[in-house]
Parts: sequence; structure tokens; C-alpha cells
Amino acid sequence: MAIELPALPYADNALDPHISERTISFHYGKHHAAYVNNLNGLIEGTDLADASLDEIVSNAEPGGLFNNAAQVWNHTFYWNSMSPDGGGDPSGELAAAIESSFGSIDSFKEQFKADAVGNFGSGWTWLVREGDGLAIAKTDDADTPLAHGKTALLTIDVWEHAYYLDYQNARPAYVDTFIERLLNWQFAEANFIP
Ligand code: MN3
Repeated sequence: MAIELPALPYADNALDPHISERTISFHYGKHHAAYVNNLNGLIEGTDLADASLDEIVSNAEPGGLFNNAAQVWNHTFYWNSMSPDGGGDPSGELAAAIESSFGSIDSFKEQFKADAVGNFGSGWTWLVREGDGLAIAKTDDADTPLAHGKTALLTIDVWEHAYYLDYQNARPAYVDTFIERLLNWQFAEANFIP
């Protein structure tokens, strides 16, 4: 059973002008799709052919299989971490947990931005559960909290392909827009409650 490319949770142009339809066409239609195709090529005819994506990501050794599987998982999580109606502030139990772990919602946003801007190469910044609280996690390349037994609540992709067409080298502007206009707090809250 091949791994499938999940449908985007919104239209290709729904995040415009913050993330353009052109960026989505490459990032989802080419990059994400390529990871799916590569992964299926690697598992076809092996004992992983019927494994779930989560099983592959959780168990693969470092290398091409892990990189492609993790990038499939990471990108699906990233699309869901954004919404055309995103931005604003979290509410309820998640808001309380963020205030407890980071001091305030604004302090969380500052720390999340600093981590995302400060990743020197290609990678991801995450909000994750850590013990009884929450933490920001930086991962490089394809690495993902799932491979470290951590529960992710939201993520931003800071590979250049995520923002270069719209922001060129201005990663801080992309991160600001993600936080203020796109961040899907309802998705993060849903990941936090279970
Ligand atoms: Mn990407």
C-alpha cells in the first residue's frame, strides 16, 4: 500500500499573499510530492511496503529512507500548522500551558521566531510537549520530533524553498508572517488536548 500525498487542507491560493500559489505549486506540488514518490520507490517490494508513515519515521535509520519519510510527515504537519484564518493567539488549556512554559504568549512568539530565524541551514522549528510542559525544538534537514518520541503541536518549515519565491532571503519576514497571519492555533490546540 503506497504512501499517499495528502490533499492540502485549503486551496492552493488560500494563503496568498502571505504564501503565494506559486510557492505552494512548487513546495507542495513538487517538493512534497517528490518525497512521497521517493519514499514509495524505497519501500516498494520491501517489508516496509505496508508499514504506516509513522512506523517508518519512528524506526528508520538515518539515511535516505528516513529523510524522505520524515519529510513527507513534516510537510503534511506544516500545511496543517497554517490556516487562511490563522494568526492571533491560542486559547484555553494550550494558552495556559504556553504561559506556564514561556512566561507569556508574546514571549513564546519571540522565542519561536528566534529559533526559526537562527537555524543556520535547512530545517524546522517546532512547538512540542516536553515532560509536563512545552518546549521549542529545532531540527535540522529532515529530522523530526516524531523520531525522538516527542509530540509535535505545530511547525514552521525554514528550508529556503518554503519562502524564497515570496520573501527571497528575508527569512525573518516569513517567520513573522507565519506567526502573525498563518499560524493555525486550532490545530496546535487539537494536538495538545489528546
Ligand atoms: Mn519544505
